[in-house]
Amino acid sequence: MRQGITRRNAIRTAMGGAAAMAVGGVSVASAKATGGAGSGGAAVNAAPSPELTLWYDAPANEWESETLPIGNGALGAAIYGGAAAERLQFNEKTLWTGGPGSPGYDFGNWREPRPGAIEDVQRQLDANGRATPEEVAARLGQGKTGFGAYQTFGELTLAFPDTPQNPDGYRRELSIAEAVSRVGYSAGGAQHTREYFASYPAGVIVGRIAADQGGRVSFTLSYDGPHQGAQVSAANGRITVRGALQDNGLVYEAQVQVLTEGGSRGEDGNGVTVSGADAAWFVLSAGTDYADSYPEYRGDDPHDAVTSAVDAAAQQSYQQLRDAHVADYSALFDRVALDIGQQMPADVPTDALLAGYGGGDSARDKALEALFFAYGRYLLIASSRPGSLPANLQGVWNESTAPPWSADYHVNINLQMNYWPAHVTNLFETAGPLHEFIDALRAPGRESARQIFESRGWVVGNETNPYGFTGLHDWATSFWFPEAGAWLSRHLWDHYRFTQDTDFLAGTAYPVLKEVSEFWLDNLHTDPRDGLLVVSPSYSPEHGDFTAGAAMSQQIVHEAFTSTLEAAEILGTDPELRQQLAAALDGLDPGLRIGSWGQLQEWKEDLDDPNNDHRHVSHLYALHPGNRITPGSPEAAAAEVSLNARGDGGTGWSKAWKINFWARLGDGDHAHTMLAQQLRESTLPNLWDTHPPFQIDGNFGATSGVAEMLLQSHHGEVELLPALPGSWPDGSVTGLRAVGDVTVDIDWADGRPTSALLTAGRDGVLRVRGALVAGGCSVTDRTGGGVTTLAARDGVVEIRASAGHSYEITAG
Ligand code: FUC
Repeated sequence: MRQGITRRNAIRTAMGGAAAMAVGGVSVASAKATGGAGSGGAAVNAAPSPELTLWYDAPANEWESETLPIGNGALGAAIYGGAAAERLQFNEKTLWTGGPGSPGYDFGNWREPRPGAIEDVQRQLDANGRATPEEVAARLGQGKTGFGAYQTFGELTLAFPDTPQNPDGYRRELSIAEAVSRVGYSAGGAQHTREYFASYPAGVIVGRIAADQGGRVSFTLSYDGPHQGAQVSAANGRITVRGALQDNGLVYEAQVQVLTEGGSRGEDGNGVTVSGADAAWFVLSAGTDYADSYPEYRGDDPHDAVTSAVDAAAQQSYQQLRDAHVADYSALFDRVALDIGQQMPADVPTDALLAGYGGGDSARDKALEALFFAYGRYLLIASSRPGSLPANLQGVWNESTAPPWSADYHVNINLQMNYWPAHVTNLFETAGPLHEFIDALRAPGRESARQIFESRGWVVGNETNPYGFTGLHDWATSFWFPEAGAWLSRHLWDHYRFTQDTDFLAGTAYPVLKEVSEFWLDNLHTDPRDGLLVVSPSYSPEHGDFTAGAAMSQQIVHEAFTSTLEAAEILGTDPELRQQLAAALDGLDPGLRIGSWGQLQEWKEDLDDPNNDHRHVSHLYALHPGNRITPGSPEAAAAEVSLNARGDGGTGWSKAWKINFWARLGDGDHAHTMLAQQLRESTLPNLWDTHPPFQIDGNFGATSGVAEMLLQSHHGEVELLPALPGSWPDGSVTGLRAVGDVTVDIDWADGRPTSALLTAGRDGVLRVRGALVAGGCSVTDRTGGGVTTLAARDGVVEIRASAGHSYEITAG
């Protein structure tokens, strides 16, 4: 069952410059290098797997494409790794301008009432069939005010005296097996090592600077930031940064405490200087007085929380902090392991690995593919942990005060894509911040629904911020997307489907779904063309004209009604609403039309241009992330025609979506082609996805896409290897998750599954599909006890599963 694990876990030295120090040194030698043990106390840290390591032989010159990210959800840092001059650009996820306190902030609600405005547009669409985005934006939109932008917090800089800029044996790396970044080099006859990580349990970013000879650690640590009026001071080895954003008065504070082993420590202006130490380390925490509560969005002053996080971390030893961090991270990351036959070359840095991708060395290409898959999981853990906001367009990393698209929450694909890997790759805890964010949108969203749409329920437009911007702006091709609330609600429903947690369904998911459905019950329009219920005005992101009943609008509303209905049935609640939903579903335009050239229509009229290669492929929503289009159906065939016409190009996230689409169509080779396209054209040397510019959704979408190639369960069955590409003939995956609270391991050889292990989280019937079961199979309860196989037909085997039991399926 575990053929891949041995190869994956082959441990080699972690530091390669270091290779000089510890070539082949499995534990002690490399541990010494990574721990940087000085005479002031050894830190013996295990060497990570090279297959799960990004590494480079020069410092980062540029933030976007070269720095290495660490994060604990709320805090993030991008590390340059300069030998003489180190920089850690850092972020705290709530540091946002805009919102209450920012001049003119209106939540996107209309500043003046516009009675009948939406009905006017509906009448125009009824009469003419179309309206240009500019016309509709002029009627319904309004300029954005006070939306704000995600802000960099600033940088920690470390100046190392007497250190050459280009020392010998330089290497910097990010081990995603441990979530620890390192810098190593030799200078002045000593081996110098730095380690950085962001601890979720301790709520701090930690850095340690060490050398393999006593007394060789000297540096000055300072803060540098762009925020006017920030007060910076240093005392007792602690730098404090405090201020209020000029735009909205948001109070922020950061503290960094420097600790030493040997040597001396003092203040140098607003910086902290360490001289002649054996080793030194620092802990950094930061916060703001943001709270996710409408309408003020303010909570406690951050001073106490930041002080106590730094004080508590400073009480622990470096090794204690590190051990707790690695244990916390590994508990999530280690749940999944993928072997596709990858072989990481020992001497090829990650930027060269990327540049050489597709050069004919298949095992090496697979090393990049497997690393890229794992990196998406790393980035999700690093940018989305309970207690802070969800991952934004850049996760938690942003170096600017005016980032692209404000590094906000676009909800016509981007925020949703961030969370596609959360369940299937067994990281369901990372979805917590998204669930809380959706919940917090309801209060402002109700006001927008009432004020703009004169309806019940809640709504959010095309993009939002942490301050409840649930209304409209006036960028013609992206200001209108009221379906976003329903699409977001799908994530709550999916959380229930994967976990089967009925408390979550009753307490969190259903109230949100119910209000979304109420919104759409109030807002559907009867189409004079055929009497069906349609969304009007409707706009398929982010191109074409406004029409009534575009495919994506109809598919999303259909899904919201269906899941609300099913949830209400499971919970045995709201019989009247259930009747209304059933009636509305009967009358709803299905949004699944096949057009003149065999395509799935993007609009209700057959307007599709076969030469249109727009990045959004919204009309295939029902194929992915939706689950209404099933393999083998006429709609699936039409979706394939549409997808072929759109082509294999697109921005980073668009390519990532296409991996998922092709996987859902069962075409593993085409899914792999899209993965290869993304790696070739839309991936930066630090393996961040680029739209361009850097946009993290593509990382997450690609990770989800790889998982979809290996396992699908959206259609009520556990389908093994639904889209295995020819280039991955042998391999294994462990720890993926399927709908119904099931954990799945699969082994395959020669392109066919050889065995699978399904572990049931609860009692129930497992339906398993795939080549493994199609020609007959045997099922063994590995936990002990007999197995009841209910049926084995039509390529499906049904197993009556007991909670906690693991069922091994083998062919024959
Ligand atoms: C959507 C996309 C753009 C970009 C932006 C952040 O509007 O259409 O390509 O990804 O979000």
